[in-house]
Amino acid sequence: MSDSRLALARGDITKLAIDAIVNAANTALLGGGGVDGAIHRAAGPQLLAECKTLAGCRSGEAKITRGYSLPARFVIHTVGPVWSGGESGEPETLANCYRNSLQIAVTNDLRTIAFPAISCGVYRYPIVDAARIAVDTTSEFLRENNSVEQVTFVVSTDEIYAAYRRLL
Ligand code: AR6
Repeated sequence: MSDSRLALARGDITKLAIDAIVNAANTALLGGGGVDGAIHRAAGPQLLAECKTLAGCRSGEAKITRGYSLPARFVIHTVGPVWSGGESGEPETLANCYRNSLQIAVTNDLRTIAFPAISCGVYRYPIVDAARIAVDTTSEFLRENNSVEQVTFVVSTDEIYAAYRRLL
């Protein structure tokens, strides 16, 4: 039975008017393709300017900025693992992305947060495994934390939607 604070949606994460959206960034934090590119386009150039002050981000870690022209108030930037077979700590790194992003939300008193399918695009993480890590890590975090009210997984493909659907 999944937590009632977990939700699943298909669509564009940049459209959500919530406290924070999570960005699947890279270690430079200077923008890129995929959801990262979409977030920077929708937020405007001030987002890149703030990101330049952050000195990058390690894989599995997370950093927060304002949302600028996005409807979301904040962006939590995290860096997923590049899939390279699963023997290089990829599962632990991906779990850390969810945990550290949620911890930043708690620290900043943010109640509503949305995640894209971190590492499931350019970084090629197997989708079923990534979805399980996303749901399990988030559920475990919410069991210990009552301040976050809603976590939405926002996905862009049928395959990823189906993988989450089976778990939620
Ligand atoms: N809303 C929700 N999901 C989206 C959106 C959107 N607007 N756009 C894409 N997705 P990816 P990664 C999905 O490649 O694998 C970037 O260049 C997408 O279909 O964005 O963590 C960064 O700068 C996929 O399912 O992130 C890094 O260099 C998922 O978001 C690198 O890609 C994640 O795909 C990070 O790769």
